[in-house]
Amino acid sequence: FIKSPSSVAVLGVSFSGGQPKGGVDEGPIRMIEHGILDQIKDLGWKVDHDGRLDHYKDLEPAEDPDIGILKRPRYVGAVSKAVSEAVESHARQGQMVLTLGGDHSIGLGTVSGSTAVYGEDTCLIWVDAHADINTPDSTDSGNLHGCPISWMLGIAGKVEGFEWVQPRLKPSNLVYIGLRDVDPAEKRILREHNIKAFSMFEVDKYGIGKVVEMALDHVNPDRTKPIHLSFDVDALDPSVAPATGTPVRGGLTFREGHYICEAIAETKCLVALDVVEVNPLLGSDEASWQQTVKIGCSLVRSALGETLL
Ligand code: NNH
Ligand code: MN
Ligand code: MN
Ligand code: MN
Repeated sequence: FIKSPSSVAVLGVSFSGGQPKGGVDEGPIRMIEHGILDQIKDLGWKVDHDGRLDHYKDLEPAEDPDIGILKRPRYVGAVSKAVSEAVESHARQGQMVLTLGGDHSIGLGTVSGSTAVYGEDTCLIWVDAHADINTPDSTDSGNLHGCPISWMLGIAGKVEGFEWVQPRLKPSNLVYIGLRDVDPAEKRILREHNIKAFSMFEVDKYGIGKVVEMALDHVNPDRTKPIHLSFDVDALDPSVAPATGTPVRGGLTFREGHYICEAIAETKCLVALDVVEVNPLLGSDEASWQQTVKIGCSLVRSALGETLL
């Protein structure tokens, strides 16, 4: 893979079907209005963005009845398939791929696109309050943004809409940072597959510097493999990023969140970045959603090489 690509493709995925709250589909447009495209250009990147954010509306099936408790399975599956194809085609051209979400169900698409190109070397760093590894059988909510990783690992079983998925992620190439709201069934899955996770307990115990170093040592000891970073803004403390669908107290500070992005940028191994679950219709007032949009943009800049000095 190209260690320092000069061009970044930006996908705006205006999608909220993986969870019940409206508004998360407005995340990408608000980040773009805040100037993220120019900000990335100012960092020296060539930005490839086609100006469209609604590519995926036409994929909504006329009827999409629940399968068991799974909500909108065919729509979620179809959108992730389209996202996967888009990410794959940009990555094949040697571009960095930035995906602005949208709810985190689209992570199935973005990561599938990366693993299609980079194969089983692909490392996935999932920064989140949640593990998003429920299977269709284990989910209590039926919200598919809580399930994408089970498909990537091939433990989800067969569900209509997801026939296209090729499970190419090795459990040893996955690492979490920021977890603090993990379902009992998810804890069993993490243990069963020996998946490395740094919860907020480890962040408090070791500090974020050590945690990121240990996370990288686990998935990418020689810093030679491509990294996909999927950043759910609910990993941040709700005082830092209030406008998100499932805030959980006790999260990452402003600096801890940015440090993760900066340290990954420093490896020069980043090939794809997702910033998801920014919901401008949530948060107590105008200032709180604007703060969340702004932090979504600054996380992107940090991951794409903005430094403090
Ligand atoms: N684990 C819960 C579920 O499966 C919550 C997932 N919610 C998230 N994930 N926001 O990032 O529904
Ligand atoms: Mn394009
Ligand atoms: Mn998530
Ligand atoms: Mn989350």
